[in-house]
Amino acid sequence: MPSLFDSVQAGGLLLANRIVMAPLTRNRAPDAIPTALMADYYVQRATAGLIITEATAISHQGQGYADVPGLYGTEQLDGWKRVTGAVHDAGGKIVVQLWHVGRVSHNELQPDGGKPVAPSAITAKTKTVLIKDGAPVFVPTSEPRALDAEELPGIVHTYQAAALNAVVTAGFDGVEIHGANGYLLDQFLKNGSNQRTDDYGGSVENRARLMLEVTRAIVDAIGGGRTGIRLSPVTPANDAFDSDPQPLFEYVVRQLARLDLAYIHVIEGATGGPRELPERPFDYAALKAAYRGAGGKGAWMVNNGYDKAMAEQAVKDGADLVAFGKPFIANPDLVQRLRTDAPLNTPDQTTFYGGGAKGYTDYPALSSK
Ligand code: 8OZ
Repeated sequence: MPSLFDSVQAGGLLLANRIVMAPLTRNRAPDAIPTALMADYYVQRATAGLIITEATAISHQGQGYADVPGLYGTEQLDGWKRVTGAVHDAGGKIVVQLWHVGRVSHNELQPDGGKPVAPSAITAKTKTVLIKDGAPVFVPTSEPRALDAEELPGIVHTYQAAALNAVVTAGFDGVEIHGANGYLLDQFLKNGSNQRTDDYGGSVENRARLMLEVTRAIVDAIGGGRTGIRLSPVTPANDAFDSDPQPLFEYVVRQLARLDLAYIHVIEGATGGPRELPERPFDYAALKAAYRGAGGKGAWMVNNGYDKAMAEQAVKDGADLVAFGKPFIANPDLVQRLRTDAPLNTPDQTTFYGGGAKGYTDYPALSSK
């Protein structure tokens, strides 16, 4: 029986253990350029079996928050190269999370102050963050415009170019497609945000089309073994809603099963919140069975509110990887702490988003042996 601390093969990625650092937005990349401080932060966490970076915009249009990093300009790619080089020198593995926020943005963050884009012109009931006079302010997201079908091949191509740049230029071990949390691909999937009447709306097959086209394009460019995807079937994050998520997501994973991905990353329940939502029931075991039943061989990664005991149970129950979020913010040496049952530092919520080293690179590791 494998343990959390045993190595595992996830597609083409050989991981030293099954403990994954979840993607965590930290808003410390002014002008969308990764900094030396970010390299320090990720290096401190390099004993994770896999680091998934914070969500990273594939284009200016895909950006929705102040000071989040990008992956579309030379300086951004150079900044990430410094991060990946340092993580590799420390013996870690790191993939970048590819992000297009869709409607979860604000005119002020968009090229030429334009409207954010979405499957349909429905404003998300959620907020985003701008920086005003140096301080973060929460503002409602702007009204989006519906994408023309003719624009969608360009978006697929932009994802593909970002994936290729990520591995070839920036030195990442692979990419994770952000298909979760109410951002563009999740907006297309779910009927609460997608009311299109063309080939990208209506039926389950149509609503899944953009996500699957993006995934295939990335697999064509960098190989399935370096590609993972994150899904959140029932999260209410960013106003995400689907009236019938079980068949929708089972269809999605059956299609993904054909693509030989490195892993499928599933957020169980409300992102960063309750694992069970009485008004949004979902059968995750059936989702995994649908993937395996369709021949899917990728690692199955679970996420949301796991502690050591829950993670060990999940591995016994057949999960291959367990992603930890907030515990990795406060415990750079989380793997060692879990292995030795050492106490965990408590994360400081006030320094999650924005700022500098405080609450970022100053959490203490256990004194070295
Ligand atoms: C917290 C704050 C801003 C963005 C997500 C990328 O939920 C995010 C995010 C989280 O996936």
